[in-house]
Amino acid sequence: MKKNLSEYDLDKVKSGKGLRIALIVSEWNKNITDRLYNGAIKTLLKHEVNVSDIKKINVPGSFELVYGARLAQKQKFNVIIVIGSIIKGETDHFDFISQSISNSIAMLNTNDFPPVIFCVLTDNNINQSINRSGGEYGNKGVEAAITALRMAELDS
Ligand code: DLZ
Repeated sequence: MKKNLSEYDLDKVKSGKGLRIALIVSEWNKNITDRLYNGAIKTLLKHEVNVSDIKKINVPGSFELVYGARLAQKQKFNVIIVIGSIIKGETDHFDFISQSISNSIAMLNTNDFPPVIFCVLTDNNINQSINRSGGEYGNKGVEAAITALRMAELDS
């Protein structure tokens, strides 16, 4: 049986009222990143984050998420979510981009504030991406939003 990884205990997540959150969203594979973004936004609003406290910053591809997150770290946000979708092609590009982004985002979390939450799908094919962005395996955008709320709570 396929497990929906986005199920969580509503009562255990505190209100996000007053939190300022940036979402950096890659336009590459936009059909997938839109689904992730929508999952994240719905979850943040459900947990009382004010719509005026949420900022969306678009970047061309997942590789540019790192720079977008770095810029957002210099502004007044409590937490940042990066959203991307990398789908394996026939070249090594997939591995270079995926590795480089995850390492760089880890560095941003090591070296600076606020926390950057990683919502980048790395899939073998489009079906996997659909299943993880509101399909059979849930929506990674929802998980990222919950993680963001929990990480912001650590700092309060
Ligand atoms: C070039 C490229 C390729 C081949 N595949 C993807 C992908 O699957 N997902 C993604 O987010 N971006 C891809 N890109 C674009 C790079 O992330 C980046 O935008 C360009 O290399 C320019 O720096």
